[in-house]
Amino acid sequence: MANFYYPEKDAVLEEVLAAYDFPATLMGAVRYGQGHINDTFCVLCQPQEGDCIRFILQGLSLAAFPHPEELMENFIGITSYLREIITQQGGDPMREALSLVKTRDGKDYYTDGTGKVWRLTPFIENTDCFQSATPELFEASARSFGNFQHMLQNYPAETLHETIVNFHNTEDRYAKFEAALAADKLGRAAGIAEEIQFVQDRKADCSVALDALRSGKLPLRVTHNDTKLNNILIDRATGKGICVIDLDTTMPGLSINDFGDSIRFGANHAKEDEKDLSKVNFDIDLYEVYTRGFLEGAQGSLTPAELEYLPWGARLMTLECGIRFLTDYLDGDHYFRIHRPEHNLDRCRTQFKLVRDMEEQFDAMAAVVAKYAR
Ligand code: ADP
Ligand code: GN1
Ligand code: MG
Repeated sequence: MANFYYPEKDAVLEEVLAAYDFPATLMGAVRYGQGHINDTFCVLCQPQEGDCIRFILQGLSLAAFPHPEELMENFIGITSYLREIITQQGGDPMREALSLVKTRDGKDYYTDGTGKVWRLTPFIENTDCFQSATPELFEASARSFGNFQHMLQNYPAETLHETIVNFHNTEDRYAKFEAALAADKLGRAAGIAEEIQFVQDRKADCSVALDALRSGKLPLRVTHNDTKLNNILIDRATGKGICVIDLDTTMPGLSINDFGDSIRFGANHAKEDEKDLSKVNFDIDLYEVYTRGFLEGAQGSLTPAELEYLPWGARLMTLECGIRFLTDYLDGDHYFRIHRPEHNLDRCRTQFKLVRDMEEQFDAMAAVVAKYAR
């Protein structure tokens, strides 16, 4: 196999690719995307005539997803359901939903010698994936995520596995933070007193959404749970969100968290790991365009209580993500892929800055929801 870019684990990639029957000459694979968890590659095949045919190959992180076969069961169930709905609505199921390429022996995915699961999906061409957005793109992603929720509202949630247990259980995230702090494996706690205090001051907040769930105020739905802007493919021709990707954490959850995670990532103009915090500011105008798009996409499927709690979704997803980055920093950076020594600490700080901003503008956030509630 020629032209491979796979510095660390060449042999594994070769083994995985050999499990598939490609439609044209296999040219190579390159690392692709900006994900923090899985190993994603773009695989290139060159036919004798015409353009390259591309695929996305992903190795699932066993550290994050301890039961990848259950995750793949969810993936197959959800994507086939979405393809049916999209077909009924006159859409293009191969462009608007993910699908799998089978292995040579007819399996939906390949398990390598180490137990790691790999899946191959056709590359959805003529789309873009953004790390930061214009208001128009952000609104387009909001419509897609709102519509995702709407399309899955009757999906049999009980058939879904919990791919990461307690994924958005903010109380549990808090408890894990306290445990990492108590262990302080690398002696890092001494240097981050301010961040520790920030989390501890917000312990009660960690229960707000869960209390509402327990009391029956908020319903459990099928949710995506990782609604970053870069988990939507935007159609290059129309500028519309065409496909929701990264379905690994799609499972029963709260709609306010899907809303909230998008706001966390997209309603500001800085990168998630920006070191200069003066550049990190919650942008209420972007929050407004997202709210409008999300509620349009959801087409009235949210209850009054869900609408009321949307601003909490934003605040809590941002706080929780910051807590997760800080916990991983205390723990020795085992979960999120890092590219510099204090990367997780930098990421945590941007999240906490955004939480502060949202706390200050919380009434305005509620007023925006009221304006677009339907
Ligand atoms: P991660 O869990 O690592 O974030 P994703 O599933 O989001 O993995 O994929 C990483 C990136 O790969 C995406 O942000 C997107 O740019 C690209 N991507 C994933 N699947 C496809 C696809 N089927 N077609 C085109 N691009 C894709
Ligand atoms: C991870 O895999 P990726 O990069 O889309 C994480 C999310 C975090 C996000 C922070 C399975 O998402 O929960 O919000 O990083 N995914 C998992 O950027 O833990
Ligand atoms: Mg992703």
